Amino acid sequence: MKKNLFVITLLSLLIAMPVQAQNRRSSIALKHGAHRVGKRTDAEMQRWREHGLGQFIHWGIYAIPGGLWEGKYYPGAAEWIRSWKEMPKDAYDNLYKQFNPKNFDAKKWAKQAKDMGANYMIFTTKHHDGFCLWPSKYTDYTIANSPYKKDIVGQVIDAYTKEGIDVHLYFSIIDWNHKGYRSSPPVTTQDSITYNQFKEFTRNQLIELLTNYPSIKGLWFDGSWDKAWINEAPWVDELGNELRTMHPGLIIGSRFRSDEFGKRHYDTNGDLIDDYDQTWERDLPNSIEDLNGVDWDCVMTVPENQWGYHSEWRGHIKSSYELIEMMVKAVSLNGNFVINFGPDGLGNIRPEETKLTKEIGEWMKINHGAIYGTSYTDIKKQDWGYFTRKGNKVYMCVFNVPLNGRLRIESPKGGIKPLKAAFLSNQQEVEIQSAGRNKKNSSLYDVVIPESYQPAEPFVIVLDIDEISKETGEYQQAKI
Ligand code: JFZ
Repeated sequence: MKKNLFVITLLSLLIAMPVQAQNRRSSIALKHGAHRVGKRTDAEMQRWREHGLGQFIHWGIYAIPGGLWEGKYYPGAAEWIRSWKEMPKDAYDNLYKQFNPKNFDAKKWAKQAKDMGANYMIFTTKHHDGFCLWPSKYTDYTIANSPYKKDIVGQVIDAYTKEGIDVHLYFSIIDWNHKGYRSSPPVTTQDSITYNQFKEFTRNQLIELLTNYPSIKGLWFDGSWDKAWINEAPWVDELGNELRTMHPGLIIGSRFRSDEFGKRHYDTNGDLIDDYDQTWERDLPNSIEDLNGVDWDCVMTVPENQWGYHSEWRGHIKSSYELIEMMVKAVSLNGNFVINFGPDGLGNIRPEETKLTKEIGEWMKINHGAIYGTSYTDIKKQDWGYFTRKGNKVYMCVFNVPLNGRLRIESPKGGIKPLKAAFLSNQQEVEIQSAGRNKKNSSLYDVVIPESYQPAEPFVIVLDIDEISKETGEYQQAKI
């Protein structure tokens, strides 16, 4: 018996060891892994964390063909059309000579984003094609040499900042226009020379962006999956440090650099690289366990996979209620939700997107309290929807009312006690009934939705709660 116990103890120790070793972070000393374990604690990052809803804008010369070339339909994401065999590269690379978006009005975009309820936005300064929407002095392939001429990045930043929306800049590491750019590591000496020129060019452009636009809050990197870039991990790390020193508080996601072993997003020790997890792209986690306790954003397209303007959206187009539910789900799991827009070649936001901004905005006007500054709360998720929380207010965001009209709350010992329930929309109180205890000894409560209430849209019930002390199961005064 004793021997068995010994073997079992030894076995469990052995099984637990790698996990513990990881928790102690003693596994491998990395030079270019995460520079911090756990979340950032500064005010800039706290502000980002509280945004809840953001807007992504993909705009560039790919908006001119809009996914069609000589009548042929490009089935991929519109901003990738240059890589399509049907479109001659030369034709693409001359599109900028026609770029003259006479309807572009940054103030109109910003106002619309504000009305939707966005607290931050991410704007494509340069996508994989290499065309710069600001007048970069390091290449001729910029807006300054288009018929439009004026700085687009600057106008976007000014207009959004005036609306109180924080701006983050999207920047692609891939640059199909630069002769030194390559996806695989240099082989010959000449390759290395030109690739070094590309690295210097990238660094110059990033410094230029931070110098020209000091009000921006972060850089949203893309295209860093190239083997050539991954091989430069020490240099990229140094560049990141340089950018952060230049711009205190700068927010950079996990899609910028890798560690010295080529690990991306999470380093060899399993720690998040940089400030937030950028892997949730057109995809949402299902539970808090999927998230490693880090900050994260989810960037979402309206059709299945279109970022830049595609004149012919095909397949399923998300409705405002679907997007609202995704946003609520993201926020209920401590994430930010960012909805993508692809304006057309003239600078118009497409009517389908405008309609979404109105519908989401109307919902946000009433229910933003459940989104801004709220976070995950340790109350078991129910099929009717999602919980978010801020202080002693718990928000029940309801997407499916059960046929019995009762919204269940399961509160274990040390959980919460709902004191008052009301519609967030009109403060009208609804009844909370105690529903006994379940086998796990959790207290059950039902918020009872009046039969007369036939919601046509998702709605929010706000609970005033009391907290129960974990140790004793006694109620405590709610903390403010
Ligand atoms: C990239 C770009 O190629 C695309 O054009 C768009 O800008 C998007 C926001 O980012 O596409 C990706 C990048 C990463 C994943 C998927 C598409 N990913 O990690 O699943």
